[in-house]
Amino acid sequence: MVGSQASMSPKRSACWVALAPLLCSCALALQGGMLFPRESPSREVKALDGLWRFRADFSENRLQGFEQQWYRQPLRESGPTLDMPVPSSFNDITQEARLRNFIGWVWYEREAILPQRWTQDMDMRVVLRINSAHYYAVVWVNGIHVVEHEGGHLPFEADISKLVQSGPLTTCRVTIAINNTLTPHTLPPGSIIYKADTSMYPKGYFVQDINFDFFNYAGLHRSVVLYTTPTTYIDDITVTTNVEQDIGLVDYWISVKGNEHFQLEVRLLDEDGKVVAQETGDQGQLRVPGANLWWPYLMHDHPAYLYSLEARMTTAGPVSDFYTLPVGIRTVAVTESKFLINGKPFYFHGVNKHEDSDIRGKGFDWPLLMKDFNLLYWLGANSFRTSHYPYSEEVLQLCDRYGIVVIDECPGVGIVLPQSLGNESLRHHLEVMEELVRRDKNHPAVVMWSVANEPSSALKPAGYYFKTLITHTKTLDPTRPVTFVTNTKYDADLGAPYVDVICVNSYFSWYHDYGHLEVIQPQLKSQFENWYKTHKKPVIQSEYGAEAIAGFHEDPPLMFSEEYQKALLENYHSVFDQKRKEYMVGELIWNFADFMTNQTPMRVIGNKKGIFTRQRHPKNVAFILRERYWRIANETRHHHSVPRTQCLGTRPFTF
Ligand code: BDP
Repeated sequence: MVGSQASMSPKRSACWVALAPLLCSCALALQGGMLFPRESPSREVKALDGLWRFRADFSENRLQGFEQQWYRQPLRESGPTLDMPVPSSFNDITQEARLRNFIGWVWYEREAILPQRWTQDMDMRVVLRINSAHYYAVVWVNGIHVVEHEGGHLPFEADISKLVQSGPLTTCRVTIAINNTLTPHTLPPGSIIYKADTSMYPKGYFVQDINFDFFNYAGLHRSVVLYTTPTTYIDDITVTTNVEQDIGLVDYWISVKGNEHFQLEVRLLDEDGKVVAQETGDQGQLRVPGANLWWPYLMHDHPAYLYSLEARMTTAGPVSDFYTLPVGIRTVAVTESKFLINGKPFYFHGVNKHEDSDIRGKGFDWPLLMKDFNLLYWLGANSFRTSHYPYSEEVLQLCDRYGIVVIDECPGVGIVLPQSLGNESLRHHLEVMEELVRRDKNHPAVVMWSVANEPSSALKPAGYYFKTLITHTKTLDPTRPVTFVTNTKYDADLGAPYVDVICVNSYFSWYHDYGHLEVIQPQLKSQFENWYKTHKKPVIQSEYGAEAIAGFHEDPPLMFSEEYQKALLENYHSVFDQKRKEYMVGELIWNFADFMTNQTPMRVIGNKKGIFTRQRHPKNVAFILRERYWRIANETRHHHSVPRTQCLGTRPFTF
């Protein structure tokens, strides 16, 4: 059972000592919590969405912006600017090919008008939060450097109170320089390849090489927000839940910053707003007799039950702070052959996704998000993996609310070069897992962490690398299982001994034995049997699929036709139906929708393995999967079947 691994066995503490120097240096990297900015009686939020001024630094060394200190004055004073929407990737917004494929620093700038009380009330903290800047970001406010951050998918912030409260100004100029260059030690990794042969390439020519299969979109992908808190404030909340008989247990830890003297009152409210438990102090346990558990979509008549944890902090003075956190009470455990949610076997029938769409690239978009959740409900999908990086927090909030179970993956994709398995990479990878766990630890929908996708886990350093990474992740969060997704052979994978669940990707009859659908069943059977025999852990088919260009038809089926995609899936499904009676605990199709990739002769304007097109139109396989997922959902519910009309958004919710 995963839960029981929480306490540190002597064996584990020995390995902990060996890892200590690495882990300590990375624990220092994280300061403070990263609570989602929510409005409350003590907090205001101001999103800086909309048009920003923008310039890509096309200078040969890409450093002109720093040399000329573009942040010191309004960007338009140092040269021409474009209007660039935020949130969005910048790549597909203009008609310029050189901007679409740009590598290096781009500059964003926006002026924000601040309410007068923000700049005059000295009991108020003003925080600038950047939810996602891909990949490396440097931030200035009114020309003063305030923060830097590495990593394109997780939020970071800076307390800018002193800057905005020091003068008569009620505006502030936010400048963000972002570099999308990937190196062997970034996550995801990449390499810059210089093409020195001037008979073939222009002088100074270089390209970005990557080992992952999605376009390296860049820019401010999620909202940039300003928010306030009192100067003594709730900095972080951690909640873990358990169930004893019918009593729901909610353990909480709250950290307060700014003053050591404070009182905390904590109340747990049900969906009708009734207080069901309360406590005082910065840590404690809320006990909820007859608790409504958080169940996945289709596993229960009332899935995704959310309580609200209201924390109220007061000091002797006038200061108080309020924060409300949605809480789902549920347990997760793994046995030798089962994945259990609330003690019941859970079977993942779902998808792998990408944050990807026309024009906005990886930019956050509410209409797209709601469409995707409606499609998941329509499909009867109960889960997805955040392949291959952390998605926006709003996505996870909707998963909590709709009961969609998540395997939360960090951006460890394309770790194939030996130097990407060394200490420098590992140190950063540990930090990224800390940032990810810190951000997502309270989401009931998140049931497992994935530390990587398809790394070279047969290479010698992979054993130490994954042992360290997984041990550390379990220390950060002892309540959830940890995995990484593999495509290495079952007997060569040096990381597999450390995972709780085997997640395996395979593309039989697609990347091997092209066109030979008849090999799928024997190959897939051997795959499952070998993995289980060797590791005795539950197995998820974390990717499988075939490319189909919507509207291409061939019978007998040929590769890239919708018929081939369908036949390939059906062959996989017949083996799944045998193995899910044993130790197979999930199937996640690759991919939910077609998505953009680098240009290669292997891809026809992106990857076409979607069951929906990039515009979310169904291909024929969407209907096959729909039949299948609803059938599986109904098989696992013994009392009665679930009606197919499901409606999103009928229950109350606070963002
Ligand atoms: C898998 C990768 C995924 C790719 C997929 C494919 O995990 O990112 O997009 O193959 O080739 O190996 O379609």
